[in-house]
Amino acid sequence: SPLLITAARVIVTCPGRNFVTLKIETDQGVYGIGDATLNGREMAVVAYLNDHVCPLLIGRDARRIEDTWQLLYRGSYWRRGPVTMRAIAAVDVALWDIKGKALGAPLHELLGGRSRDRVMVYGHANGADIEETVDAVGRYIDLGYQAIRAQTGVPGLTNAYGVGRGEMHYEPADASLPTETVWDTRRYLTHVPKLFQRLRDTYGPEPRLLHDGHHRMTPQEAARLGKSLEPYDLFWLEDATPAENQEAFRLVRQHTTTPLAVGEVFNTIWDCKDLIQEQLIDYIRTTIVGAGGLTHLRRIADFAAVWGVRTGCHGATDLSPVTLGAAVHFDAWVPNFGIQEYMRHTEATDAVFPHDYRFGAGFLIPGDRPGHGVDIDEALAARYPYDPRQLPIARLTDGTLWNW
Ligand code: GCO
Ligand code: MG
Repeated sequence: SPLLITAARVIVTCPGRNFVTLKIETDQGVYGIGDATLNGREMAVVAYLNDHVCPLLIGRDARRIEDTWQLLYRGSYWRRGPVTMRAIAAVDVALWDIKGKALGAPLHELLGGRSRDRVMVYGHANGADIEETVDAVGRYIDLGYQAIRAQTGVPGLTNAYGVGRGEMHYEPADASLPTETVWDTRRYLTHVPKLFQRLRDTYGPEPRLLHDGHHRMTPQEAARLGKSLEPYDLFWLEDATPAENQEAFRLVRQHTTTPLAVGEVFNTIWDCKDLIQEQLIDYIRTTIVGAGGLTHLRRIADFAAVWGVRTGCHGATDLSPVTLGAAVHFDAWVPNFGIQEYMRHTEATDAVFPHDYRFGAGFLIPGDRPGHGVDIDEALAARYPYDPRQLPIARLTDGTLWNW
């Protein structure tokens, strides 16, 4: 018998940072939730869902996930893009949640069952200078992490990328109008190898070390950084150069064996198909909320598997516990799993989104609750009204606007 959608509601809450959540209800009392958060541009997705998507859902059979995905993707005519694909992701994840609950199965069972018991995660260590970052990495090692992303301030630059306040809860969207930061790639390129030299000297060869270039280098500069980091055996160098032009990675690839990861800003398989099939990257960073939900991310992952590319889902704090919960199930299943980014949410966020995934010794472990295992406490959510925040911007030392 069908499971008819009776309501679809958007919930905006700010327990420390803004989250947009879609709740879909059915005639049989089963409901599901999906994340639609787009950091710094939240209300665009709220309007897209409320005005254009929710009305389409009422009366549909919640079991028909694929058909609903195609309806929202093809049916809009205007395809792709971060707003559209996040709205689709929210619907998709809510429907997978409903299917799991209706069948009494956790998400990883629906996907094909677990390929592993637990998923390796990496956290962010950052500091204003090299010594601070070295200490921060040590604290992650003490917590059991086996993989750590390291970012450091660069002498002469204020607010270099990745250097936040606070230890475990880095959140760059910090003001209602964008904070201005200053960037100088030349200084960065000479400084970063010193950080990784110090990290290997201090902690030896064992920890997996990662670094994020955050789209700031040209292909030639990225190639140079990749080469200069080779002695330190990075797990990956992320977003070494912008990927709007996928071919840009050919130059980087030809010059360095440092593994490359890209894709947190991608929305569909079309954004990464050349990178994958030409084996220009090692890890694909697309995530559930960013790339149209489980239905589409699974398609990307299967395509990537053909070319030996592994997954490395984005998991910064702007991805809500709903996305993280679904990601842990996806990661437990996906055969070509690489790693999962995991930045801890604040206690207030965790209270608004009760969940059954848990962290232990550097890994996240999926729960056994039906669906993705994450809920929303709506009464608590209502106590945290929307608080407009934007991501920072970056300018070169002469004032030129650059990639943040
Ligand atoms: C990462 C990312 C994030 C982004 C953030 C923007 O690798 O975790 O680069 O920190 O900057 O998700 O909202
Ligand atoms: Mg990144």
